[in-house]
Amino acid sequence: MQMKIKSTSVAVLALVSGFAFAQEVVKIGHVAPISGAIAHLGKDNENAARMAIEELNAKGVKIGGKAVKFELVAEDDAADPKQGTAAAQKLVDSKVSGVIGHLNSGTSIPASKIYSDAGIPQISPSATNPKFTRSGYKTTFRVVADDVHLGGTLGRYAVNEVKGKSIAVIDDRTAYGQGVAEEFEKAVKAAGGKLVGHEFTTDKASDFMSILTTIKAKKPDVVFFGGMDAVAGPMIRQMKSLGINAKFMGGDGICSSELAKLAGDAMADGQVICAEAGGVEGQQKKGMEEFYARYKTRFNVDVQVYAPYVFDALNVMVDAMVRAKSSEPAKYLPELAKTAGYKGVTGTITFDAKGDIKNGALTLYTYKAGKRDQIAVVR
Ligand code: ABU
Repeated sequence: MQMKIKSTSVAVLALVSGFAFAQEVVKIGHVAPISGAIAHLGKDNENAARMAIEELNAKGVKIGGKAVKFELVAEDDAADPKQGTAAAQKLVDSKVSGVIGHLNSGTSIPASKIYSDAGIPQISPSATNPKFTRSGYKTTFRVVADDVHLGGTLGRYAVNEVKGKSIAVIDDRTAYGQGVAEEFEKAVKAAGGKLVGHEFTTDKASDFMSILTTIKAKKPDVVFFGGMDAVAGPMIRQMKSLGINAKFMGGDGICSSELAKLAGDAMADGQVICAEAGGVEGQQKKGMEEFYARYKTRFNVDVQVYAPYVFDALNVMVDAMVRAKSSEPAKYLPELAKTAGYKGVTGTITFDAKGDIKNGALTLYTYKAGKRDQIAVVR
């Protein structure tokens, strides 16, 4: 039997009851850092994409009346903007129907132009820099709150709830780290808080003694870090060795299961406060808890932070294909943009005109005995 092969899908022969028939294969791209300092976060994301695809294939999905098989095309961008654009071009060339990723704002933003030029929908499960959805590209979406929301909420929390009297800031100069730190500072000032210093590092640094010594002299009671857990962990250790007992705050980039390990025994209970860029309450908690359990059963490791958002992003994309009766990007993109009230494991997903999630939540956490401990879900 011959089947017309569309540009974004291929047909494979499947055998049912002895009869061979052509089954459409829909390729979905995924990009995250699978190498480098935050490979543990990238693997968490890729695992979730794989799990979503396995579950969809096991359930059996029909698009336009035809059974399809989804295939994951996974790329590593090492959290590097240049590798990110190379990975994006590779996915475009391999004719994926859509892309879930990238993990970092610094890779997602430059890659978004490549996907836009190719007309391929991209949903980031974790890039929080506001610029990601502000380029005017119709193909760009995200399922998490942005850094205006994250940094703003954490800044107000530092002043109003933590009662920080002198607040120091460090950022890693990445699109994410710099952006979230700026929003944090704006909110601290607006809430009447006092900023006592702002130091800089990089996403590859491991020695912070010099900047921490400068910060120590200012006697802060809160240190905010704009960056990722791989840098935050050693920073917390070095704060302890210098006798800095301040609260340590950060955004979703530090809010992982791994942070406690990365900080060793230096993290005191309740010392770290961070925010995941999403969250569920009430009845919706069950779906998230079930996801965490299924993930643990499948991969024998705990979710780091973004896995449920990857899972939802991929399912939202497939849901739009089903509604559009097509996996062709040009046909399902308008349906994706119309996504409204989708019930995912991370809550209800509705996109606004920019491709951002409407009414996104945040979950504030601290760590107790090395485990994340939820403080509150806020909007
Ligand atoms: N949102 C924090 C980690 C990813 C990023 O935005 O770079």
